[in-house]
Amino acid sequence: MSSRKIGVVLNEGCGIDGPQLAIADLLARGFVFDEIIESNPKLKDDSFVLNRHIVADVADRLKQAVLEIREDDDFPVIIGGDHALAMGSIAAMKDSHRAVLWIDAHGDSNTPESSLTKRSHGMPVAALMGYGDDAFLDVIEPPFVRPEQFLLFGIRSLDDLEAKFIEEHNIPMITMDEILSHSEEEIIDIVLEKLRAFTSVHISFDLDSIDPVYSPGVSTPVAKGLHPSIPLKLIERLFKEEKVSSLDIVEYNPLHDNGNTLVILEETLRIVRRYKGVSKDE
Ligand SMILES: [Mn+2]
Repeated sequence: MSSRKIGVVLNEGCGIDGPQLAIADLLARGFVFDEIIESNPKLKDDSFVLNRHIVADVADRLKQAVLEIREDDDFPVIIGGDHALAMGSIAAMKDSHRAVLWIDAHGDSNTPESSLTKRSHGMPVAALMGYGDDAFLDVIEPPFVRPEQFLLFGIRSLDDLEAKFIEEHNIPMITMDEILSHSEEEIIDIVLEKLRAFTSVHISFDLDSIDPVYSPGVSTPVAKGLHPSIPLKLIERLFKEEKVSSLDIVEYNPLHDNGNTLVILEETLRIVRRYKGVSKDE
């Protein structure tokens, strides 16, 4: 098995300047990608959900690319780009025995109706459960991910209707308050225990889960977040237990970074290489 990296050039899911520059920034620093998927600005529209056709098209092409990697039994790493891309990567990796560990400051569980901003980077969890814009559901396709397959981790910013959606659907969630009431080792054990029933896990790692003091290079920072050692140790532990099927690393915004977010991204990729081997071109 080797790991294969897909870079996704996308900011149309958030409409904020920066995430679309992540892949060019990483290429300039010598990163190697096996494949790069770029959003198509010609699909711009004035839809209710911001840029729905651009986002759905990226998600669809990403889904096909990840399906190929899955068929080859290689390990897909998807680097973004805004978090809307996870609709495509998870559409390819979903499996009834697989959990989705969503490491994020935000719940990303808005529907088009509940969303205040109409930005789809806040909607992938709900869409993957089958509650979303038709253009996204056409890409994701049934069977959708069951609420209990998710574990939201690091959450500290929810819209009111989004919080209601999470509660009504009983989506498992570990908030930042809960994380701070435990030691690092305890909280990692709690996550491992919650994932025990699943044979594997897709990790969707949003860099804004980390406290902006340590990781300023994101588009929608929220104070009082994770110390970087928590997600890094958690991710490493899941790799060590051979649980990880696939990984997204999203929301890197080089326009806001001072080098610290980049280091966290690099460290995450170092973990992938340690357990899954390097890409062909590395
Ligand atoms: Mn997110």
